[in-house]
Amino acid sequence: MILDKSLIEQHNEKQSALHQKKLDTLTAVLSDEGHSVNAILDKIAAFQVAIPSWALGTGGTRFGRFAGGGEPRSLEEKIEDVGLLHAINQSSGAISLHIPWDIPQNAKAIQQLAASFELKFDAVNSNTFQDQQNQDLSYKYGSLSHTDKGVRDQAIAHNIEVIKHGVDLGSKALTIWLSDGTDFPGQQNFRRAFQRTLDSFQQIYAALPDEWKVFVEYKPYEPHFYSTVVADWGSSLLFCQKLGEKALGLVDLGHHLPNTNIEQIVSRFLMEGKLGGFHFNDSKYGDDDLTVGSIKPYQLFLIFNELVEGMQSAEVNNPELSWMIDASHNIKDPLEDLLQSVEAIKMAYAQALIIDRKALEKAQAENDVTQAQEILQNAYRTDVRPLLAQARLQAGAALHPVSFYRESNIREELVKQRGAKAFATGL
Ligand SMILES: [Mn+2]
Repeated sequence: MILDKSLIEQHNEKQSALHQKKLDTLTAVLSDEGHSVNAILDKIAAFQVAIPSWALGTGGTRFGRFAGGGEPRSLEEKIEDVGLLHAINQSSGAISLHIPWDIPQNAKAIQQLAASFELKFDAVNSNTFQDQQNQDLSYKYGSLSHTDKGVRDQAIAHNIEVIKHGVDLGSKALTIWLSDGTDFPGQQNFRRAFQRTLDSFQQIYAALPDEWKVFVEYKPYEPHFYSTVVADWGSSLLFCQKLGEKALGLVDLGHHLPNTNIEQIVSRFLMEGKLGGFHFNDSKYGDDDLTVGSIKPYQLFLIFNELVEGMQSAEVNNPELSWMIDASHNIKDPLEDLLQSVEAIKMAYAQALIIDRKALEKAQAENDVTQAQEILQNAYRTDVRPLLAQARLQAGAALHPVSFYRESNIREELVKQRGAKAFATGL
């Protein structure tokens, strides 16, 4: 579905008087505090979050899936949906593909289609967490860490094939989430499983083109419930340090045990110049894959506080980061959920940009604990939504993405085009 841009203009016109009032008030306050509102707007506008190809349909849980209508039935339709999101918010200018769920049959045509929506290809994702039809050997007991060299070789070859697909599309990174692990004590030797995995990673690393990176994602449990090979940020960092400068850690917000201090992990990765990117989502208990910012928005803000501080600091030398949403939509319209998620991410970013860093450093140096909290929470409790809306307005996007999506009956239109029983492919 191609969006008629005049609909966005009509929507913005209706909202513009109220928007301007809110923006003027906020601009006056921020200017008084010494901020350059234009500089903040530029940063907000430049911040793009990649959409994964698997997030455009309803995900479901192990108990069932309740698909909504009009889901994308092919890679082409997935790209169209991301194009739609990007037209609405001008903040989702990239798509991240999962192989083999989304193997491009004609890479050139797919690249052209994406370019027509002003989309780039973000990191490509490999999959050795499930067996594919006509696959020789099973991943039941692991893939890159498997005790059998034949299985490891098959998993290595798959990752190299994913890199090749990525090269054809203009992608520059491979993300490996390795599900390998054990379910029972004694099942495997931890040290040898690590060493077998390192050997597999080294062979994949050797196949990376120049300019490419590999992101090593970690997760403490699930699908395995006793141990995982890349269980935590320490294991990820260890692999990355042994592999070389192209290997970087990837933080998926849902891949931590409850109450983990994720912002401190971010700071440590940045300190070592080893942070590659993010998978955003939110959770109450585990890897719940809920809408970003729906449960713990303050934690998200504290993470962005570390990211902004790290990216601005002369003491930190970290490569440019890759931002992606990694969520699953069980009861919401996936496109509405993604619009909300992108908004929440950019809100946390904008709030982190208006932290009074000099005052915070002074409070830290003087051990003024109360003042440090005041400074952080002053930024967090500022309603920055008018800034996000203004950045969108200037870029030709909608002032209120979710309202616009609903007013324009986009889902109804997609159902009409694709059918009420259209299921997203892949998941
Ligand atoms: Mn992830």
